[in-house]
Formats: sequence, C-alpha cells, structure tokens
Amino acid sequence: MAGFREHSGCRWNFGLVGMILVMVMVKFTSAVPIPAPDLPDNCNSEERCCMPRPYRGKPVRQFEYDPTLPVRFRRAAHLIDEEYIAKLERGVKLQRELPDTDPRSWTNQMNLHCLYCDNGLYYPNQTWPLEVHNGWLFLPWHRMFMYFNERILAKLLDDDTFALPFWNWDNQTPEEPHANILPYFYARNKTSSLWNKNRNNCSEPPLTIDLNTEGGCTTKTPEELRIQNNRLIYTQIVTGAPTSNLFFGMPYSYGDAGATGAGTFEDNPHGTVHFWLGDPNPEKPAGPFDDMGNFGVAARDPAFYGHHVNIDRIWTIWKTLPGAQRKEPTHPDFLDAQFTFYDENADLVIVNVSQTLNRTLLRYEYEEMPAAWTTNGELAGQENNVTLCNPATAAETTAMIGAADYFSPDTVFFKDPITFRVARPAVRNSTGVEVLEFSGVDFAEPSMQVHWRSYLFYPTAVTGTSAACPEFAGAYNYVAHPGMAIFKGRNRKWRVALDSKLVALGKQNLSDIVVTLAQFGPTIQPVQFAKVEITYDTS
Ligand SMILES: *[C@@H]1O[C@H](CO)[C@@H](O)[C@H](O)[C@H]1NC(C)=O
Ligand SMILES: *[C@@H]1O[C@H](CO)[C@@H](O)[C@H](O)[C@H]1NC(C)=O
Ligand SMILES: *[C@@H]1O[C@H](CO)[C@@H](O)[C@H](O)[C@H]1NC(C)=O
Ligand SMILES: *[C@@H]1O[C@H](CO)[C@@H](O)[C@H](O)[C@H]1NC(C)=O
Ligand SMILES: *[C@@H]1O[C@H](CO)[C@@H](O)[C@H](O)[C@H]1NC(C)=O
Ligand SMILES: *[C@@H]1O[C@H](CO)[C@@H](O)[C@H](O)[C@H]1NC(C)=O
Ligand SMILES: *[C@@H]1O[C@H](CO)[C@@H](O)[C@H](O)[C@H]1NC(C)=O
Ligand SMILES: *[C@@H]1O[C@H](CO)[C@@H](O)[C@H](O)[C@H]1NC(C)=O
Ligand SMILES: [Cu+2]
Repeated sequence: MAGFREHSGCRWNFGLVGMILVMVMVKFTSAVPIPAPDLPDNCNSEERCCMPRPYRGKPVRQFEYDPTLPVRFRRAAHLIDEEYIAKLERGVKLQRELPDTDPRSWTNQMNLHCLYCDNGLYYPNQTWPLEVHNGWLFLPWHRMFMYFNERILAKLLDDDTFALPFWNWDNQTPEEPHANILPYFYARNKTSSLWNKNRNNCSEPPLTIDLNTEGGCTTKTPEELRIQNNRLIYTQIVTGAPTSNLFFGMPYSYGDAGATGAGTFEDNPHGTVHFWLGDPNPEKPAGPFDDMGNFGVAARDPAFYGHHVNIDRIWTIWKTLPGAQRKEPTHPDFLDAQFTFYDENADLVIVNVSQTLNRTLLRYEYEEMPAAWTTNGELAGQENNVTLCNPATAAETTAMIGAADYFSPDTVFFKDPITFRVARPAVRNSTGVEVLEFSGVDFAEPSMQVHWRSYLFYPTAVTGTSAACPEFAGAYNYVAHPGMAIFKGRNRKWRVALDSKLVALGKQNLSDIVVTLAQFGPTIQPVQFAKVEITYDTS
C-alpha cells in the first residue's frame, strides 16, 4: 500500500469511515496507468522509427507465462566459450538477415527501442508521447525488451535454452579475464555480426571501463578505475537507492508531460555505459555519441543487449541488498502500466508491468559473480573505511555552513560549480528516507546531454573531483535524444538520498547540509531548479 500514500497523502489507520474516505480520495487523486500503445498505429516518430505496416501477425494478445519453457541460464559474457559466442553470433546474423517487413529484424528492434525511448509513440488525443526512460517504467520495459530479444534469437536458432550473456561491467575483479572491459567478441572481428562500427575507440578491449565518463577517453589508470567504479556503483545503487522511487525512478501516469525523473541507477551507471561506448567524434557517425550514446540508435550496437541484460541482473541484486524498502513500487499506475512488444513469432503481445516482476515465472536465471560494489569495494562492515577527500573539524564544518547561501531559484548552474546550503527539518521523519530533492529541473536544450556530480560538505569540489570521494553523493547523467526537445520546462525531479552518506561523513546531526554541484562533459549547458528541499521518501 506504500505507493498509494505518495499520491493521496493519506494515512491508512482511520477505521472503516476513514478507509472509504481514502478510497474516494484515491479514486480522485490516482491517475491512470500507461495503456498499451498500438504498434504500429500510434507511431509519430521524428527519427522515423515506426514499425512495419501492415501488421501481419495474429490479433494482439495479453502476455502469459510459458511454464513449458526451459529455464534459461544467463552467463557472464567474459566467461562464455567459443561455442556459445558462435551461437550468439549466428543468432544475431540470422536476425540481421530478416527482411525489413519483419518487426523482429535487427533494424526493427533497434527502432522499437527508439520508438519507446525517443518519444515516437503518441496515444490518440494525448499531447505528450510515451517515454520509458526518466521514470519508473525504465527497468520493466527494458527487462521485457531483453526477454523478447532472447526469445527471438532462440526461435531463429531453434533452441529454447538460448540465453543472452551479460556484460559484467560492475565486476572490478583485477584478475583475467577482465569483466570490466568490453567483452572481446563484440570488438575482435569486423565481419562478425556482433561488431559495430560507431564506437568510442577508447572503449576497445583491453581498456577498462570508466563508469564516471562523459564519453571519450579516460586518463585514469585501471587501478583508479576499479576503486572509482566500485564506489560509484555503491553510491548510486546501495546508499543512493534505498527506496523504490529512488531506484526505479519517479511515478509516471497516463497524461503526464513525460516521465518525471529517473532513478539513480538509470542516470548512472546505466547512462555512463551508454556514453562510454558511443563514438564522441560527431563527424564520423550520424551524430555525436552514436550509437550507444543516443537512444534512437543505441540498440544498433550488439553490446546494447549485453549491457541491458546486466542492468536487469543488477535490479535482481538490488532487491537482495539490506533495507526493507528495496522493493518494486506497488502503486497500480506502476503495476498496470502496459507495453506492447512483438514476440518470437512476430505477433503482438501486451505485457503489464506486474507481469515483469517475477523472474521465476519468466524462467531465466543469472550466473553469480563477485560484486564488491555492494560493500563499497571494502570488506563487509568496513564500507565507510574510506578517507574523506575534504576532512573538516567541527569548527571548520560550522564555518563551511555559515559561508554558504541558501539555494535560490534564480541560480543558473552552468560552467562554474555551485555551492549552497539546505536546511534540514528540525524534526526527523522516522519512517521515510531523507532525500535532497531538486524539483523543476530545467535545462536550455533537452535534446542535448547533461552531466553533473553532487558532493556534500565539499565546497571546493570542481568538475574534475573524483566520484571515489565519500563526499560524492550522486550523478545526473542525461543521455541525449532528439525527441526530447519537446520536453522543455521545469517538469522533472532529481533526488539524492542522504541518510547513509551523512553517516559516512559523520555529519548526520547537523541542521544544514552544504551541497556542491559541478557539470562536466562536452555540452555543458545552463541548468536551473525551481526548488531544492529536504523531503522524506516512504516509497
Ligand atoms: C479524440 O478526440 C476526438 C475529438 O474530440 C474524438 O472524436 C475522438 O473520439 C477522440 N479519440 C479517442 C481515441 O479518444
Ligand atoms: C571473423 O568472423 C567470421 C564470421 O564469424 C569468421 O568467418 C572469420 O573467420 C573471422 N575472422 C577472424 C580473423 O577471426
Ligand atoms: C582514440 O581517438 C582519439 C582521437 O582521434 C585519439 O587521440 C586517441 O589516441 C585514440 N585512442 C586509442 C586508444 O586509440
Ligand atoms: C493489466 O492492466 C490492465 C490495466 O492497464 C488491467 O485491466 C488488466 O487486468 C491487467 N492484466 C493483468 C494480467 O495483470
Ligand atoms: C514467483 O513465482 C514463483 C512461482 O510461482 C513463486 O513460487 C514465488 O513465490 C514468486 N515470487 C514472488 C516474489 O512473488
Ligand atoms: C581500512 O582501509 C585501510 C586503507 O585503505 C586498510 O589498510 C585497512 O586495512 C582498512 N581497515 C579495515 C578494518 O578494513
Ligand atoms: C513522513 O513523511 C511521509 C512522506 O512525506 C509522510 O507521509 C508522513 O506523514 C511523515 N511522517 C511523519 C511522522 O512526519
Ligand atoms: C548524533 O547524535 C546521536 C544522538 O544524539 C549521537 O548518538 C551520535 O553520536 C551523534 N553523531 C555524531 C557524528 O555526532
Ligand atoms: Cu532504453
């Protein structure tokens, strides 16, 4: 029931009369879940991503679990053998050979991602297109996109046991074979179906992935990257996402002007892996950061699938982390939201989000791999054994707070980092997680990428300050896509969980916090926020 509270603002222990009152209020305040779009008829895509017409399949049906399917075992890509690689290669080759009239073809599946992710689907009489990024639909939609890609390959290979491998970039184990590099089979052979030409040359094996990149080459050593990557994932996914809305993203219902704010995981590391792989050179491919750094064409790169299977896997790990609130949202606008996909027979199928949540019923499993990020790259129980980058005595901290102004909505956050102070409520809310909430996030050009990092009690933090510092509190990482241009205006939120961070800094008892934001990347642009405040997340 937790999800209702957010929309109705009500408590549940009123007795019968109260219950009825609450139900009436829910009826009035609860919106409508996103309905299944009509593929291909709802298409109005700036990037020409529409599905082939006419539709030749069976009448659209509701998805059902298939208990006769074998359980598919998804393995770590860096550990699979040549036979497995050859099979994946053959499946993708067959998918690439499907004709343009077949919605299962490689290009059409890339376009399907483009349609959902780059605002190509308009419901009749609705002002705003459907957006599966930047909100709570992100994880379930991509889970089913992977599910049907796997089923399509299985059908083409005539092997129901076929499972997609995951690119295990979150595993920083220093021994060979390395998990935190691009799996070599995506890059070793230009004639392979798994090769893609539009990539960052610095993402080629054996170069270690930088999960804090804005694209292009890194100057950090592999050892620095291992430490940074573990700590960054820990901040984004463990301390930064203790509730369902922080992890999955903000609620999004039918009629909203797009999704209302990404979860921490979607911003980073999901987004940074896209940037790291995309080609930063704007002349070579069709656009800057194509293919992976642009949602319109990201799924043209076979590594997209390895990446998103890993995203799906990390969702399953997140649920096992300590904390009672690490659950899927329970609001009906989440559970009853619907997507339409093409199945392995090219027939249309509608999937409710509630049908995506149980992997046992979907019948796939993951190979278990080391995940040192779950404990900040430290021994369990030693998560906070990391020296502060900006240690400050009590007197220095008081002076730091005194020197910072309260946030003003006139502030334009651009090339220079900004520092401000935020007052914490005098009485702590004992049920919710304390969150630093930025509402009305607005930037000049929504079709261009934006990146920033946030730090607590570190006013001298600059663009180049490491995300490995304990003061690092979260990263905003917005992947560009042309269809976003319509979403100008202050309609989004960005949120940073404070509880564990303040404990790590030893500053949980102060009346104010000091926040520093620094943009980085090739397209820094003016950003404004309507409001910055402390809220409590009970989702
Ligand atoms: C869209 O609006 C038009 C004009 O108001 C109406 O005739 C039509 O039935 C509406 N279509 C849907 C699907 O609601
Ligand atoms: C490249 O891949 C193709 C297709 O899998 C294969 O036939 C060829 O032998 C490979 N070439 C090299 C140099 O590995
Ligand atoms: C990648 O390309 C850039 C720009 O052309 C070049 O400076 C750099 O040396 C290249 N790096 C690698 C690892 O090839
Ligand atoms: C799916 O959601 C719709 C509302 O969007 C609901 O009417 C339907 O009962 C749900 N079906 C399943 C199988 O959950
Ligand atoms: C998922 O489905 C299986 C099989 O029906 C069931 O045993 C299990 O309890 C379900 N898990 C959850 C979390 O609902
Ligand atoms: C804390 O970290 C230091 C250096 O990073 C290390 O030498 C020490 O063993 C760690 N302490 C514990 C208890 O893990
Ligand atoms: C805690 O915050 C939540 C969400 O803002 C609110 O619903 C609840 O009433 C608050 N509880 C207390 C004790 O203030
Ligand atoms: C914060 O306050 C609590 C309760 O008064 C106290 O136990 C704790 O030691 C304080 N922590 C710090 C870092 O001052
Ligand atoms: Cu996507």
